[in-house]
Amino acid sequence: MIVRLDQLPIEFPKPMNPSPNSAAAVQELLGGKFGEMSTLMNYTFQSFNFRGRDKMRPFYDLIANIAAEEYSHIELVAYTINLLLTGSTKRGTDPSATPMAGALDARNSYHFIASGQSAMPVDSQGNPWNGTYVFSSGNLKLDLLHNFFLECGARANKMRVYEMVDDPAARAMLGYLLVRGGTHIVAYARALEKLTGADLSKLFPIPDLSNQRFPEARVLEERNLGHVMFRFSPNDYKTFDQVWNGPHPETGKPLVVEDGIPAGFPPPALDEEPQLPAPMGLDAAFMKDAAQRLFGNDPDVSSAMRGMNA
Ligand code: MN3
Repeated sequence: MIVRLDQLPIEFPKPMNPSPNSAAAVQELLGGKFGEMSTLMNYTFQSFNFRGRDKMRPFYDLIANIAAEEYSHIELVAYTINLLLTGSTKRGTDPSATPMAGALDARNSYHFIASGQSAMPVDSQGNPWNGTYVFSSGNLKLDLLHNFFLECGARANKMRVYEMVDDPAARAMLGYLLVRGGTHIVAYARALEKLTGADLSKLFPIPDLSNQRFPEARVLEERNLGHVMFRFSPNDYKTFDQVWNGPHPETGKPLVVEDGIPAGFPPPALDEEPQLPAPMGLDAAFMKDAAQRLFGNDPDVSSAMRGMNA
């Protein structure tokens, strides 16, 4: 079971420049092969499918707990996309003014045709996220190795999107996810070390660029966010501290567990979709047409109503 809170783990700054093409690039971090939908679904399925968990409880608890955190990451990326799309077309409901003409130049037409200028489960090219991105082999060592690789790939994608998109809303999300994704890389490395004795700390960081190079990530690293594993459950997943412990491979500072979830903030309010709002309210032209059809040319609607009741 999962408990849902109407909160996000960051407070979004207002976007500076609505940009459909920035939104399209950010989609890679939602529905791409290395996006947050993939991390969420990989760890979710691996936790469902975990056999022999009584013997390997700390590893099961770690994967299941990280799966829960990933839900908050798909939320963050989706809200970033929505914010980047808000205001990207002209307001108004007169279709003859071609209010959506600007969308013709957008990379992802689905944002404008198939959705209300909002996030979709697709990658940066509009390809739908798909279940083949989930790897759940039944072999713990292989799954952990995959998860380590997946998080490193996700980190690379985030860095590239950061280098493409300079909007503060996107960079706030990217800073946070670079830090939290970093903890997940460390977690899977620690799990592999505990399981096999291999020293993965020599691989860090992948890619080589440190989180310190990204200002929005640096401030969070300075607050120690990269050393904490939150427990996303009031009573369960209590043994992952048998894996999540020891020094951080980059900073040498201790890895710590925090009981409970990160501080939450209300999600940003989104204006109704400008070209096809629902409910739209009373449209004068539609009402006149409807009255004509119901009551003919009789201008006295009340007498027409009496006629209908007779
Ligand atoms: Mn994530």
